[in-house]
Amino acid sequence: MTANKPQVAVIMGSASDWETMRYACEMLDRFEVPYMKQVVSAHRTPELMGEFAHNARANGLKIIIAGAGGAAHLPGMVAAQTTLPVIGVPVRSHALSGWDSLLSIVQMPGGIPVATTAVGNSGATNAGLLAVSMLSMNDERLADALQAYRDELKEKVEQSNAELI
Ligand code: RP5
Repeated sequence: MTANKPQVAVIMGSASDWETMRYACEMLDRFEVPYMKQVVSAHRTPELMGEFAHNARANGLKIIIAGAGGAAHLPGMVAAQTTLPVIGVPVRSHALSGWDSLLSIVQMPGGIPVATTAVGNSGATNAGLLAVSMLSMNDERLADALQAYRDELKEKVEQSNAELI
């Protein structure tokens, strides 16, 4: 029972962010890390956001991955209301290609950190990996699995080089 309790929360400002945030979930699935996912909007559901952030640690969560686009206040406002680590994923916006999302998330005032990833799908992938990496500090299975993942990436590069010749 305890083993399946979510350790990571993947939250996003809108269901429209799922196409990006699913890459974070894919990584958590790959490494068999239990997680929960939910739409929590800083602007449309501010009370829910506050409740979620305030209760996150007591609910057994260890890391929060928060994705948002445009006026992307969700990661910062969640970080303001919890002392758990928050990883922010800037979702690519239609109007400004994600520059707005990136700058909204990355430029936090001193004292309230958000670990910000790249914009878009690779940022979401890396958010998942970063969460696994944090958990691997106290989990040998995850440390070994991460090493195997890196070895796989290396093998793919070697394979592509072999095919070039
Ligand atoms: C943000 O506004 C969300 O994170 C999303 O990226 C963006 C657009 O939301 P929708 O209008 O698609 O719901 O709050």
